[in-house]
Amino acid sequence: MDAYERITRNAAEVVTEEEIEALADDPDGKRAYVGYEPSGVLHIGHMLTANKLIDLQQAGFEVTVLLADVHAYLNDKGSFEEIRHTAERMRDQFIAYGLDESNTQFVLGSDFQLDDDYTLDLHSLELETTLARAERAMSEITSGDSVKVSQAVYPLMQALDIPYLGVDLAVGGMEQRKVHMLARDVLPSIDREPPTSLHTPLIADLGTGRGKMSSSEGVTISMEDSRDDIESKVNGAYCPPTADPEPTDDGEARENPVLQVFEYHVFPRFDTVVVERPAEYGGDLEYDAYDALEAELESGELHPADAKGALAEYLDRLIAPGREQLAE
Ligand code: IYR
Repeated sequence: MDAYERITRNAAEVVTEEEIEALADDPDGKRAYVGYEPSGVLHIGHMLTANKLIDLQQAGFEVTVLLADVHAYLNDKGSFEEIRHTAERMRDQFIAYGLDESNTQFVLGSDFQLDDDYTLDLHSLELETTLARAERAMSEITSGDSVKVSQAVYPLMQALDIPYLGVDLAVGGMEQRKVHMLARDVLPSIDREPPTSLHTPLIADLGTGRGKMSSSEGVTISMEDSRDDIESKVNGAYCPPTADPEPTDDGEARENPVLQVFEYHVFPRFDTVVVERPAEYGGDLEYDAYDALEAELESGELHPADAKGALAEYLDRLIAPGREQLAE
């Protein structure tokens, strides 16, 4: 797989392809980052962007993980003290999850976002941005109906983080795309380059295949889950024998979250996936690419129950190191 393919595999969107091509061809000194609001425990959403960071490290990027403590504070996630404490634990969990420690720089937002220069640049961006635009940028990030002033400042700070961290590529889930588009529009007003970004897909709720998997509602997988928790969540998952399920009766789109987790979590981290089956049911199945597994689920060769059994096994392998870390 060449650098461009590794950078872009499993991405829902890149902005822009030409800019990513130029980065792929750049032999050294390129840096990518993801920012995370420190939250209770690492979950499958964090792990999806972390997989992309691992791809980027393999494609020659150095990686920065921003533990966005000030952003979490602005987004009403608790006292500053609590958020700081959580940020420290998250760092250890990311390393346990598989980020290459020698190549990953962890930065706290408060290490640079309270500096004079940053604050003045932030105020310049505030002058350039309407409240309506800031509010739109946040529509997929906050859930409350009324946007506080803090939440309008939030996307402008996220935009400013990109030049202040000196990164060439901003990575995030699709819910971050409007913030990155805002950054492309406003950063030139303070003589900064419009940033290049890459967005990972959103995975549907494990239980229903609707909407997106989140830590606040529905079924999700976290680093705190025991092997039994994982098995029971995966066994209860929505998994019709197709990658393209019918919408619900009320017209809501649905995905197959079991296949999505294989595609975006398991295959990027394991070269081969073995689905164990007793000899009387045909014996073990082995896949070295996601498409082959999807095709056999659709043809009926792979039964959803066997797919779920294998998924629980591989998710457990991904989560076990972080779970052990948490237990210390
Ligand atoms: N908005 C992110 C957190 C975040 C991301 C980046 I990239 C930043 O520079 C700052 C904050 C979230 O929703 O978790």
